[in-house]
Amino acid sequence: MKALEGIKILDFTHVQSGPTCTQLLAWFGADVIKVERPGVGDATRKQLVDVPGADSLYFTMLNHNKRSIELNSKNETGKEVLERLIKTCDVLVENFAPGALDRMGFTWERIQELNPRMIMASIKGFGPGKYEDCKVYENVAQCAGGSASTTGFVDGIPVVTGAQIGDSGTGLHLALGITTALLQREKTGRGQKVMAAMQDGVLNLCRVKLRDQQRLDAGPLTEYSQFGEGIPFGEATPRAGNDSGGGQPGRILKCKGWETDPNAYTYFITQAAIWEKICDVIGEPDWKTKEGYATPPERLDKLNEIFERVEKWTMTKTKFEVMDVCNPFDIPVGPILSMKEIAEDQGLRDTGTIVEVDHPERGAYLSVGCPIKLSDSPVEVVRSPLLGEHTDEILTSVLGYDDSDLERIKASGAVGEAK
Ligand code: CAO
Repeated sequence: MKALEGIKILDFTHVQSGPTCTQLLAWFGADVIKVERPGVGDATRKQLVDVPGADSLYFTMLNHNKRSIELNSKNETGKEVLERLIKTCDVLVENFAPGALDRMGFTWERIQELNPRMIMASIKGFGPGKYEDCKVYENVAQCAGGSASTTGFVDGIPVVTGAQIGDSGTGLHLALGITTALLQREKTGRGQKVMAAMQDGVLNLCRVKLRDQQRLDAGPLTEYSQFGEGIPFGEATPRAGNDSGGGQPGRILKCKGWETDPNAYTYFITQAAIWEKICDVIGEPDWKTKEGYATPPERLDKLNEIFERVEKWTMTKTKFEVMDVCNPFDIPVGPILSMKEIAEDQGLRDTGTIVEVDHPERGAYLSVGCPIKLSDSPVEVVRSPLLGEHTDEILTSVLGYDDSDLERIKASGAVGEAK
């Protein structure tokens, strides 16, 4: 028994943000029915193709544990099938451009008419207001949500991050909204609209930067490296390089092998509570009591000197040796792991966070498994569906159409070619 067993999801999502949400729901046991345009499908199937003729990794890694039905939602018979899907499912998830669902004839009012228990969950780039009609992609959301203006170095341009906080981040937010709405429906019997805007999702993840924006009114942000370096603050939260967001000085430092390995680095935090242990480890025991070094405020204008000294020590060790030495003293350090190292990490494979999946068109590939572990609802990662792989099965066993209906639906061009 899985946590969301019995819940049917009409998955009208595409690209990345929506599919990450419905993939999570599928991993928790929901029956996710992905509706795709006949012969075309989710655009990511054919984006960044590495194996000619096969679904791309972009698609396969975002659409595990789902079933696929090819259905033209603009065709009259296709609309009839979609109506039956709406009546049958518990949740409709979509991340079309604003207005697309309305243009198909499926307004929120119409959906409620068809199924008052339906939860309709949407991702859009922006919430209601000036930009509500914009089409939005990952980096647009990172820029509009405050991430880019606060990422990078103080003397450089804004930088976007490799973590897909706009797409996958908003997908996570939406999944939480959907499960919450399902819980509320238990009590009210009613569905509701759930909306997660990508700008809002990114901003939620940049919460500490809005904290700092307001702290600026009270004076310079003393934990930012630029304070110790005497660089004046402007009107807005600045880019903080690799400073740590929690107020404890932190930097990325070179480790043994950095000359040839672009990831031979460690994160190192000179946390106040374990300052004395740090002094011992790096071979500067005098700094424990020395004037100008003993307390955090005294150290603020010496952070460059202190981190240069720590780096002299980290450069004598690999990033993993730094971890081994520092962990027993509770000194917070983190090796900069490359994707190659992560892909090969046995520990991540043992927990199911990295999984190897077999695929009929492309063979075995690696994916990120479910990052949330429920002790009573284990996850088995199943390969993504081929385009329209389950069309007949969904029309008959989920929607109850008989053979003559199938013939009529197929003749109308509402669904793809038989597989
Ligand atoms: N049958 C028939 N038509 C279908 C269909 C189906 N099964 N599925 C989709 N369509 C149609 C839509 O109805 C729409 O038609 P109209 O433009 O005539 O209304 C059309 O396909 C294209 O949909 P779209 O506008 O959503 O797609 P796009 O590629 O132009 O835009 C995106 C993509 C992502 C920018 C846009 O969907 C968007 O802004 N989504 C919300 C924000 C979001 O999720 N962004 C993250 C994307 S991941 O980086």
